[in-house]
Amino acid sequence: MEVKERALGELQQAANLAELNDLRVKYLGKKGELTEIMKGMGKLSAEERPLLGQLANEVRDAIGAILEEKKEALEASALEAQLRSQTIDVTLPGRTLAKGNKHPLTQIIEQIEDIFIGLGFEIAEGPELETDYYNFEALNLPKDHPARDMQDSFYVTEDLLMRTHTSPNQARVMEAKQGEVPVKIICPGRVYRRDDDDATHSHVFTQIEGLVIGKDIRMSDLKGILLAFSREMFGDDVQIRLRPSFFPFTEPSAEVDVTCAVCKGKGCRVCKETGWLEILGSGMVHPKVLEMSGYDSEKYTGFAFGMGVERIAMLKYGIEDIRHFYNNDIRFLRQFNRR
Ligand code: 2U9
Repeated sequence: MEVKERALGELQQAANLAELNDLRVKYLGKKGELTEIMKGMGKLSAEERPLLGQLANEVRDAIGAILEEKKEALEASALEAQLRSQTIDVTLPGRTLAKGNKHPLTQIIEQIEDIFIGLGFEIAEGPELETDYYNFEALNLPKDHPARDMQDSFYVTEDLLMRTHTSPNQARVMEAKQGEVPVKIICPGRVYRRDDDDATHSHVFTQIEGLVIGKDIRMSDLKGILLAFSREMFGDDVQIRLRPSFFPFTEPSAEVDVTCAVCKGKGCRVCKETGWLEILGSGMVHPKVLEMSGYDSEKYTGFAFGMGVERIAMLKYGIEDIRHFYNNDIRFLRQFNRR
């Protein structure tokens, strides 16, 4: 049959799946050549019909088989071409993702927390809006104390104010413990004072305060803990010194200096030629404070300390203006991206 030779020849030439499909329609489709031949068989004689029918079926099967074979070959080469065009060069350098960092204050808070956790302390947090009682009364700052002045604190109502230190939270922990020992906590958090902002003052800043209460807790325990803290924070070779001071909630009280990390105590611009940097305040918890929150001051003693986190960060990194912490200038913040 002539149509068979022609169809097979054309099928061999098909360059892609679309051309192949066109040929399928051309020969085997509803109006295809072979279909037309089969349709015309009615006109044939009874002797001719089965002969042609058989022949037409053979041709149809032959074309069908070649179509299938050719289709598989074309699909395989299409896949091959696709894979070849999509090969991945595994030697190309990767795309690095820009990585941010925690705010420097958050980093310092976490570092200080880690040091005290290592020394057996627990972390306690509390409300920023406080009652007059917890913020002042419970800390031996009675009604007529100058620190309670409306000028110095942000009062919200007669009885509520933004806490001026994190100490009220320690009073809350003591009260909740109902005279149980030991107490060994640090309280980090934001505090509020009516101050004019400048290079070293901010009306909102961050404190970390510590409190230890137990049997036979002495000033030497305070000194040991603060020396351990100072060395982890500023370096193994730093020394500390305690200077007498006054706080209403501690007696005796002391301010704590570390040897200047910049000049190692020789005297420089940072330490104003003294060789020492003041890092925190501390003292033995006032008996009145112990009693007020349910601790027998004849049986138990304790020490407390407080530090400004911004100040610690400024001393550690030589930052000269506290406002850098709050301006969110990306050039400042990026310097604390430690990879
Ligand atoms: C309780 C009893 C005592 C916490 C203390 C200081 C000394 C102190 C300042 C450091 C710089 C505040 O951030 S700052 O301005 N703090 O000097 N704080 S003792 O004493 C307490 C706390 C809670 C129940």
